[in-house]
Amino acid sequence: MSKLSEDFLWGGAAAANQLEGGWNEGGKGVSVADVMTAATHGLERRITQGIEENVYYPSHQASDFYTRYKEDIQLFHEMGFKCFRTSIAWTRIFPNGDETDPNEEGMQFYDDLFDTCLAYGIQPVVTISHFEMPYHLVTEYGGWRNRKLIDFYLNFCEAVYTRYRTKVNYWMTFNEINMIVRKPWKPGGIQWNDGENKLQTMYQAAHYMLIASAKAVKLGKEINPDFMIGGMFLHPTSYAATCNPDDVLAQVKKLQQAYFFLDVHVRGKYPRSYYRFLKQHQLEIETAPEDELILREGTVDYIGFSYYSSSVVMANPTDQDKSEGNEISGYKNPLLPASEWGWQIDPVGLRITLNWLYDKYQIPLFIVENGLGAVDTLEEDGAVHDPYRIDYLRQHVSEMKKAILEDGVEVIGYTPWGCIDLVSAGTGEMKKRYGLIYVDKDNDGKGSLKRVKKDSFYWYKECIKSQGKII
Ligand code: BGP
Repeated sequence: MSKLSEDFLWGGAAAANQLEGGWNEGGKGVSVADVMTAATHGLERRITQGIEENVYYPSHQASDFYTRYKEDIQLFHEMGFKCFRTSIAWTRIFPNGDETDPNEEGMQFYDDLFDTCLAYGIQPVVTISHFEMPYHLVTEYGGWRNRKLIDFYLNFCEAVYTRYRTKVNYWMTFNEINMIVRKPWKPGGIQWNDGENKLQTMYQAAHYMLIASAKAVKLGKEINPDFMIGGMFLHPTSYAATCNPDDVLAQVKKLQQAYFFLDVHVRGKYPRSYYRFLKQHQLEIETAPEDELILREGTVDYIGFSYYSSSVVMANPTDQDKSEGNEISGYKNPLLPASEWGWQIDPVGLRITLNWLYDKYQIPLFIVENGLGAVDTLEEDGAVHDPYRIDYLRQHVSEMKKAILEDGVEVIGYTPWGCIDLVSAGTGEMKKRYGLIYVDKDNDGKGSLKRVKKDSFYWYKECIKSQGKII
């Protein structure tokens, strides 16, 4: 093959809680994302006691996609998008999460949104749960530390699969499921109790989410056998710091520690390294007798993954080796530049990642997040010049193409993250932007919300038009 196939899914990605706003409109319930602090003054974001607490909630209005989605989708169309990845806010469908009947107004919103996409020939790609859940499920049940969440989640899946059966083909069960063992407040709605064994809670929640994901795959196939249902994984690309075998071994262990999520998703069972890890850390995971079968029967059709950066692993690091910004943890790579947030920029790492994943799992891959978070400036003349983002995307698209065309990796599509500016998941702020479309809103919530095409908008448009030839 000398060029990308015509059905390659070029597009962009976002998530309901970071883009929509309209946090209490249309019968929507309070989501965990609505009661989170921003990471101001270097503090990690946290789930607060509720909306009465006097903190900053940028996600309440976000980019106001809730009312402006038609205008935004028209802009996606102008760029040539073939698909748009977004998520369904759980609280628009089940405001508290434990009801039996869905909220019709929320259902209708996504009907309209998907219809608008389809009218422009843009295929919706849907993440069922992207870093949010009804706040009620956190206060009443403790989030994903509780097995009861599985049934609530499946209820949600059943409602959306059934309703959007003919409108959505590509689904993903959870965004970055492996974040549950790193930052469990993000996908799991987990806040710590005093004296809690954190590792135990995180691995228990991971098991419940994997069971929920497997059941969701099976359920989806029953509702529509043509559905393509994937997992979504943050790929922790990392390298051994030196060729010292101890460093190499540390890197292998690091990958093993994350890959058990994909082993379960793709092969339907935990690998031996997972059980060793549990033993080594004296973790006792509660399981039900039917769990093994559930996992076996709910394997995914493809792997969706996010890739932003890479890091370095060493057997015996010192404090100086520490890297401040890398989301996936690890140490600085002296050979790579980094974003303003310290995420190291490594386009070749994307090609390496595609090869690793495809060699290991041999099912189609979907790059559902990639991009550069930066501070953009709206110039006097109304333009936004972001050559740094164009450089980043150009280099990553180029490496992706090599992986597909030279290495033979099967890739379904490419959806850069935050194709329109939205609230950052890590910081809870607007300042860290990824968009090809600028949204006039600042960290204090000021701004007209006007949309401005950045220079990268025009670049991406040409990139799609030429099937990635202009790079
Ligand atoms: C991923 C999440 C997204 C997104 C992105 C960028 O981890 O799936 O929701 O936000 O990272 O991260 P951030 O917003 O922290 O820059």
